[in-house]
Amino acid sequence: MKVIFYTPPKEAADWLRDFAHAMPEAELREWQPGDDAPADFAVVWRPPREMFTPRAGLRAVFNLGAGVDAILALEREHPGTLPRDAQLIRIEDGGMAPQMAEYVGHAVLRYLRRFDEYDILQAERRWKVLEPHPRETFTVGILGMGVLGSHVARALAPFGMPVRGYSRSPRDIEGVKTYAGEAQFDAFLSGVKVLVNLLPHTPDTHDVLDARVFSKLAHGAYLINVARGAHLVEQDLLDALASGQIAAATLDVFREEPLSANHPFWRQPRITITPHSSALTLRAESVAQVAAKIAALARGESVTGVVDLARGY
Ligand code: NDP
Ligand code: OXD
Repeated sequence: MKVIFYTPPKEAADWLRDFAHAMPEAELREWQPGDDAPADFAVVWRPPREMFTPRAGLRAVFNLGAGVDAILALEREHPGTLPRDAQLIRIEDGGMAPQMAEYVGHAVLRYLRRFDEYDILQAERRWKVLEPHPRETFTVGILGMGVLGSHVARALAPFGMPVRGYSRSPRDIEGVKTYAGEAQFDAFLSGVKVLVNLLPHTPDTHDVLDARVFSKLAHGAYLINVARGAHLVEQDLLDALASGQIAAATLDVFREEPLSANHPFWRQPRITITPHSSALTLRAESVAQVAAKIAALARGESVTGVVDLARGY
């Protein structure tokens, strides 16, 4: 079985070593420009378009991350890029769900207990006790109830604040009030105090975090964006912070990464920035997951995590 591999060069050697160990029977090679030789499977992260030249025998492309937006953008910009007969398969959890629960849990509790405001008071050397927000009305609304969103919702439920979840199709999650589809979007947003974004980036969700959405939340709401930068209309967030409609935001993802040094977000004390690090792709878990799925496909079995190209995730 032939497996072709691409990640940005800095990381490639470690991945290749671990895949070779997990799939000793496979003929594994790193893609080099001009390589259009046959392969049964491709394993990629942020591949260049040239990697998808017609390749005989390709059955599946594995994306070494949860979000497939970068690959699907290649197809949108250059129709016909993706091989027609190959499935696109993404990482499901792969150790990212617990990291996402830690990151979002930390940010939600930081705002509930107003540690963000204590940071500012400390910088000013001011000793002042702040009343915590009432837990009963500190409603957390999670956009996206998939692998990551539902794990985050379950992790937050025991803290006692109301937790809501929004998805395309109806979901039933204990301790979480769920909403589905556009018809229920405004009801989901109404009165939410912390909006967490864990949607995939698709044409339907592009720019979803905008002034209209912010206006439906509770006054002085918080935003946590851990999905994709292209979900957020940046100027609308700056305006909502200026008006007080949004009290503070924690952002892990940006339209341009790395965020340029002169971006206004760096100068906004109410925005907390992390460098797309809320949930890292863990090599050991991801290699094990992909190797197991390749083995299953080679045996003629079906696997989960197959991307629906029409839906975009
Ligand atoms: P899933 O595909 O498991 O879940 C996606 C969820 O979003 C589903 O509940 C889906 O609804 C819902 N959804 C999709 N489109 C819409 C829509 N138009 N309206 C309403 N709901 C919608 O994805 P994951 O949970 O694994 O990952 C989510 C995203 O998190 C990734 O796509 C990626 O962008 C981001 N991510 C960020 C990381 C980081 O480090 N910052 C790390 C990993 C992922 P339904 O249930 O009905 O299908
Ligand atoms: C992912 C990511 O989508 O790391 O997996 O952002």
